[in-house]
Amino acid sequence: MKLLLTIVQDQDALPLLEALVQEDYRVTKLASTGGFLQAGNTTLLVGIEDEQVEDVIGIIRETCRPRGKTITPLAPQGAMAESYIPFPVKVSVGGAAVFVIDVEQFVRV
Ligand code: 2BA
Repeated sequence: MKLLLTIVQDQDALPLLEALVQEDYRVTKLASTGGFLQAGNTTLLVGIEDEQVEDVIGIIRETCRPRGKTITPLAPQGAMAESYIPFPVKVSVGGAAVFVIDVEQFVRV
């Protein structure tokens, strides 16, 4: 058994959740925050059999798309602060970051 720990943009979370539930997958949705942008994103936990991994990754691929985000890095502290000129930087976020984790045991009680 595998656990797909899947980090997606908030805009993609609901369509992905619905697509997975539609296909009878069980999903848990968690609110999360990306360390780099410090913006909200969504983490989905999907527990599946080994042979379902490719199908679920296919659904994630179809549902989640990359988007450009523009950020302005924070001003440095100390000596460099006065010469700091805010300069927006564009990064591409998503479609999804997926960790495929081996599950030793799954028990529902
Ligand atoms: P964030 O950490 O907020 O990162 C958002 C986007 O910023 C990343 O998109 C990437 O394009 C860029 N980025 C992140 N760290 C960077 C760095 N050190 N230098 C330059 N650019 C950087 P994605 O790669 O699509 O990641 C989207 C979100 O997925 C991340 O949000 C984070 O919450 C999660 N994530 C991605 N890779 C991860 C990993 N190896 N471990 C844990 N979480 C991860």
